[in-house]
Amino acid sequence: MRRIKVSRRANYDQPLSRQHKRVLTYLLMGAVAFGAYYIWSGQPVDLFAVPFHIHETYMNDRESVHVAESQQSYDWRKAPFVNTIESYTHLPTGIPRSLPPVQFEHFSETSAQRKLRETRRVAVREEFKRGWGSYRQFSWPQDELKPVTAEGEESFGGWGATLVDSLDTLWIMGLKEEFHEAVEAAAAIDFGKTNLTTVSVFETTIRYLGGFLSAYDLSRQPVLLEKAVQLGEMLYRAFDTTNNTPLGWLNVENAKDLERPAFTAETNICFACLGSLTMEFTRLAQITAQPKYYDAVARVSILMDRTQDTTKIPGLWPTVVNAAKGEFNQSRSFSIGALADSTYEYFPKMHALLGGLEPLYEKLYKDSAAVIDKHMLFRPMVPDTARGEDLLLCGDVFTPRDEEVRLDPTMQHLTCFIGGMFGLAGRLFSNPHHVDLGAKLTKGCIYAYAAMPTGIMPETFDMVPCDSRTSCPWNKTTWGEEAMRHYGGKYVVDIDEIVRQFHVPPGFTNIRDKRYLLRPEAIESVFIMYRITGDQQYLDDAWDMFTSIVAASRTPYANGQIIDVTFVAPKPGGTQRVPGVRGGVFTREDNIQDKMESFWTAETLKYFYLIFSGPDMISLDDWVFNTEAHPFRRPKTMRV
Ligand SMILES: *[C@@H]1O[C@H](CO)[C@@H](O)[C@H](O)[C@H]1NC(C)=O
Ligand SMILES: *[C@@H]1O[C@H](CO)[C@@H](O)[C@H](O)[C@H]1NC(C)=O
Ligand SMILES: CC(=O)N[C@H]1CO[C@H](CO)[C@@H](O)[C@@H]1O
Repeated sequence: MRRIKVSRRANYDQPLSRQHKRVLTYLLMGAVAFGAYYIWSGQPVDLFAVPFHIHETYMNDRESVHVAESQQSYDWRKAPFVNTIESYTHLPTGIPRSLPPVQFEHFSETSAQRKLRETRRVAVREEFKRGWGSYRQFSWPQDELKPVTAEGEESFGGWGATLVDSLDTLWIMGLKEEFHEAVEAAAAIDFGKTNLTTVSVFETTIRYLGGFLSAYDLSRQPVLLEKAVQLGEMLYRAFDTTNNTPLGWLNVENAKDLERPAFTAETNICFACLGSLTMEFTRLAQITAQPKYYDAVARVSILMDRTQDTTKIPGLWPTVVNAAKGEFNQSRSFSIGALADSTYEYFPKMHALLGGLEPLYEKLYKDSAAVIDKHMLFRPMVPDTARGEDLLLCGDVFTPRDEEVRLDPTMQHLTCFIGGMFGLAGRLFSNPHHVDLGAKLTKGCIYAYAAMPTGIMPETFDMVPCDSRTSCPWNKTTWGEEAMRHYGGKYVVDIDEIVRQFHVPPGFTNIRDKRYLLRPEAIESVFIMYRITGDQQYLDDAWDMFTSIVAASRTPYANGQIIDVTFVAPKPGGTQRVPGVRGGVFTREDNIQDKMESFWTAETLKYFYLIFSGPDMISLDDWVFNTEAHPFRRPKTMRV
């Protein structure tokens, strides 16, 4: 039984209501008269410039609905915690510091700009609604919808990953009826059971726990907090190890066993799995006032602090570390992409979430960011030298022997978050150089999108790194030589042949992984840099990215992962024959996989929606996003 009262506040489906249009017409007539005067008087005044208004009112609309009781077959609070902790590290106390503003302070737009932005916002919302409708119809409430065959799939524990991950998107997009229906379904999720033997602690934390906390922060529905606590209690058992460092994988049934010993900490754990549980457990501690959740992650942060200068590249931590020994000095491979990413991302974000009251995170950020800047960021060589000046990418590094650092000029889509990280941190720590790096890294990703035949950046690619960030003339020979190292062969003898056969754009030397998995990191950085700078160009860039992604990924039901972003559709009746492919011709449909991870509706579409919303919609001065695009409320500061 649904007992949901829905009051319509505004028509969110229409860019501009008829009434608005009438008002606009009058305004226009008046403005033309004034405009004539100003043109005549030679004053460059934009009469249509209007300040942004406080956006939609959903933020304050906390009507409580009666939802089914939270259901559970097992109470995780009763699960054993063997290696008990004697004294907890407490959340820092005191009045939150007034941190520097993150967002640009003088947003304004002409009515034409507003109209365009609104049209785009509605288009993103429609794309979300289509996919959500199919998810409801065909796979409710399973983990994922398969977007080609319209079947459900359990891939993240069978707890409704897409459902929980998208709760806050529903709220933010003002899809209230759908939100309340989803909350009711979420109340029925049983964390006492799972489809899997072991669950990824990291993924379960960022998607599910982050999803509940954010939806609770926005809506204050008590059942969402209840679910967060149930799940938080399960995940807390991952810290029940011999040295209280968290496990990467938790065996759910073992964790309940009252006779079990403490778990053995892992000797090979991905750095992100260890280090990026901080925001979710901190927010849980803040909301519940339970110090143990904060204590669990604060220990890991203290360990990171202790080891930061002991690794093979001091300042950074390798992608795989030994949690059992608490020594991070073995591996020689370092990346800001897969396996490491969000740990770095969370340093400035923890600073914001704790109201600047814990100095540790600023230190962890500053000491790592300096090394990233020095060794990992590179300017790619591109044909348009002037454009190239504005671009940066972030590669991987390794140390063949101590003191020697080698750059691998490869960029992952996952690494595209780094523009937003530098931008946000640059604002929070008043460092304009880092804001500048953030803009250039974001433009590097925008460039990689636009360069591809589909307009979408691949999962992983290489470019030629310039020796200098200030001067980098285009040299086709150098590009050709580099590309030949990867593509050269019996029938591929020069760069022109590589371009013909593999559709490799100028400057790109190796497209290691041609897929696009519907990932959010590029639009995430574009969104953050837009909110920081107010630069309208980012809106057009975002729209190009959105339309390209939709054009390539849309299925009759939703959106699917793309197999090859260098794909060029054959002309009608064309002869691009591929053995083993239906009809012998590889088509747009063959280029889409039957897979849509929950981050498409949780993150990618949310960031696209937010960039086309007014800047007060989830302001970065009031909210801080976890790595799954779940906004957490920042502590209120006394602003003077
Ligand atoms: C790592 O550090 C520990 C403690 O300082 C030391 O005993 C060990 O030899 C180091 N290992 C390597 C591979 O450098
Ligand atoms: C371009 O690079 C090649 C080698 O990669 C070098 O021999 C040549 O001198 C370069 N051309 C210019 C104009 O710098
Ligand atoms: C493969 C598998 O075990 N699927 C099960 C996952 O869990 C749901 C409900 O929790 C079952 O209906 C599936 O059969």
